[in-house]
Amino acid sequence: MNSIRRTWLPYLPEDVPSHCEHCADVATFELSLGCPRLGAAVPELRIDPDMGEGYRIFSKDGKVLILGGARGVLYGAYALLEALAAGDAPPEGVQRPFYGMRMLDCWDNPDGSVERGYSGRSLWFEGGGFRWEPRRIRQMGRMLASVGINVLCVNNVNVHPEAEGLIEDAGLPELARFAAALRPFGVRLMVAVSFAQPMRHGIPTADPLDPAVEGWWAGRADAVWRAVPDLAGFLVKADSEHNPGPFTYGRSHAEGANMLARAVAPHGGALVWRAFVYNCAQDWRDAETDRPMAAYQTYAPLDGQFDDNVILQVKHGPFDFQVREPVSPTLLAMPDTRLALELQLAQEYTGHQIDLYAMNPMWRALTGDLPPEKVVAVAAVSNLGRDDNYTGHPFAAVNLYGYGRYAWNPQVDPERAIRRWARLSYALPDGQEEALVQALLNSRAIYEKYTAPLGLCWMVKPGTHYGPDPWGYEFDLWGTYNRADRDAVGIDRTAAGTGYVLQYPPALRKRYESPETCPDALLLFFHRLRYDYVMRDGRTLIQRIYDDHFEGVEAAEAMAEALAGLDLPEPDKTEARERMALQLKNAREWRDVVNTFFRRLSGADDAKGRLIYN
Ligand code: GCV
Repeated sequence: MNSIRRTWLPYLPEDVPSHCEHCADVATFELSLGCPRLGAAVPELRIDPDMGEGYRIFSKDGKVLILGGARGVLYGAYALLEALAAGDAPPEGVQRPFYGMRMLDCWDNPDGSVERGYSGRSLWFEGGGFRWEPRRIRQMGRMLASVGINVLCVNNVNVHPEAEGLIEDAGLPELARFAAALRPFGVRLMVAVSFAQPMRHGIPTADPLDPAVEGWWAGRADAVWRAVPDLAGFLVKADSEHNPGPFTYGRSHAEGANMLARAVAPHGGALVWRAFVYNCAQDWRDAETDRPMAAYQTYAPLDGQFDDNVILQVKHGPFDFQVREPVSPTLLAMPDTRLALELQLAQEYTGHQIDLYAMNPMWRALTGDLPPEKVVAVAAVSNLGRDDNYTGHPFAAVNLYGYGRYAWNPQVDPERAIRRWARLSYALPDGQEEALVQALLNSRAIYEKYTAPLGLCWMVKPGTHYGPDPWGYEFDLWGTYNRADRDAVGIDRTAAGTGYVLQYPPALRKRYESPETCPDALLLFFHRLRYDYVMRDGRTLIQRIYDDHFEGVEAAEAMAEALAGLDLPEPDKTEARERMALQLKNAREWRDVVNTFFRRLSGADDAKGRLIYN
């Protein structure tokens, strides 16, 4: 049997045996083998159910103890092992997660494909249903538990017909088996459901106010929770990108969500409702409609109308996981609604797990504008797949690790998470570890520079979302335009423009309203500016666009050189080198396409005389 990769847990044994049926079993097993390997005595576990997911590690009479709730002792065990492996002191005091629900949303389909997946096929689906290798799923469970992720949504929010079977009678035994495999790791399952599913069962409508529809869902929820009593809930993408929803029946999203919420409530289930609603059939000629405004327009008026077990899951920015977006105003406008912040680990717009892109610095910057107490849960679109190393690029695992750390504590220092991951994953000499850490820390800024700096979104190739195509979306549906012409680029989203900026509370509105106070990184998100606009640092806008693209490629080249010198174990060394070569190719393509695009439009030469193709 092949050995399995252990990502940032190489100091643990190959596999958690299947006889570990509870979190405390897993904790005992991991500690009993992990501690001696790391030269430490095995601590004693004490369960205090009142501590829930919290834990405390302390010494008494010369012995180390881990005190915690059922899941807490597992998290405490991993925290202790991690500290030992990193050569640090274990965390002090009682540790508790900030967000109660720390979800991983998997866009896996029963046919084994993964929407926007860049790490191979699904780890648990193939051929129309569940098919999985227990050792790999246990290893995944261990990875998730080691960073405190406690919910996994098994299927794509675009619910394929086969996936509707997951909650039907024939599908429930398999769902239950998979839930049992992850339960010892404190991970509960969630299922994405289609709003129109009753229509598969002879009900002529999916109108949420129709008693037959409500009755069908209530009965289904009873059956589902009988099979999987600790299911975390249902996740719904409604009225979004051709998925069915309440709008068809003239009902609001509160009416739609609450009907489902009532079905799952008796079982303690959550109803997670995505706020990714916009007009995906927008005509590009329509300059009145501004896509980033859509979620707020739909949901802010519904604040206070959702049932207590509804969680409205909002993407972190108003568009769709672009390299740079302001915080979504919807997250700031709904004080009486339980919200989840949605992030994306899968690098859909950020390099497909080919280009290096460590996300912790981005999330931390986001938290600055987002009072985290308004949000009760956090979700991230998974970057996991069946590739040996789980994440395609061996370094992309930093994002799963970092996400767990962020979900546990959104104030976590991004640098600390990145350093920890590098230290745990590779035993590199000091200078080399530092080179890896610096590459990861700078990776987002580098990617942003050679792709779409200054808040200039959607310059990617339509469909795949990898590589440059500045006008790829320009004369299309989807509501994603840069409106570049010979004089200017960007969309005026100020009060005098589309009015998007008015969706923000006063302080942010003030910051974004004027190009003088708007951060450079978001300048073209909020403003339409002439190419000769003079920026704070004295450069013209067009010169800044050229400079960023040239500098981004130079920085990527320097990063590739630094990383080439690392004594990484195989196959990581080869995999990282191959991806870096692809990244450089991509970076040069972006530089040349974007610079030529703007030069052709503006006629402006590069002040430094560098090569821009005609
Ligand atoms: C799951 C974007 C992606 C889609 C994704 C969608 C969503 O549009 O390109 O693949 O669908 O977001 O988040 O629902």
